[in-house]
Amino acid sequence: SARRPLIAANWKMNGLKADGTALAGAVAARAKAVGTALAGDILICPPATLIDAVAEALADSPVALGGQDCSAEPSGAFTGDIAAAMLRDLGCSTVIVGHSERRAGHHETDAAVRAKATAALAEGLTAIVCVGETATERDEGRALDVVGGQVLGSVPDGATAATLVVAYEPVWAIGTGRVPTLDDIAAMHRHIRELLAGKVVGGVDVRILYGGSVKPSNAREILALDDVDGALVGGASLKADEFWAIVEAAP
Ligand code: G2H
Repeated sequence: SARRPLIAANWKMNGLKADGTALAGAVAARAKAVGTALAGDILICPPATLIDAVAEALADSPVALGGQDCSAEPSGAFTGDIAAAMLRDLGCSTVIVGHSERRAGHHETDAAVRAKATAALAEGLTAIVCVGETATERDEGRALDVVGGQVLGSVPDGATAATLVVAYEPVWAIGTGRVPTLDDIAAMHRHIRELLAGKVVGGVDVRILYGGSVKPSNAREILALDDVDGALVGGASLKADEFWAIVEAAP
């Protein structure tokens, strides 16, 4: 397919200025050394406090910059929130929305996630919309239905293959070292692709990332699956060597 792999780092709430710039600088240096021979796109999503410093560390490198969340509102009295335009202003091309840690910890519903993704698209940002089932939902045999519902509820109607990425992250696999079987990942990604094909212009070309305990040791087999177009990497993105090994595992 025409889908170019995307390896995205989600640093979550980790890093002060010195660590963040060093880590971003190390990734940028490796990416620059490989240059146009890179097999895919690379993205770093630092905490909001580090976006400006990381932008500087990534300057003149092919590594893109993203936020971890944005407001659905364009501006105004929303203390602590960050507008999509503010991310854009700092050089972000992309923003993650609806990560399970925000769905669970900040009570974000599908409608709220869709509103954030819509705001991101309106500012010209690419939205990485996250979906994923809990352990209970999988045990009850409802994983495909739950995730399908999240996709249909969270993806804005106006999204296209150029402006949307979907990340499948089973909640029980996040930061736990547990990952689904390759068959289960393949089946879920196929299901998501079928739904996107019916919902979004160019939907079959939307990149679908896998996330949840991706490491150098499991990245190659996961990234080799047909409908897996990249990875959203948390813990293993905090070490330049591990993150780079995952970048190199992309087909
Ligand atoms: C899933 C992932 C990155 P980790 O949340 O979004 O984190 O790789 O630590 O499981």
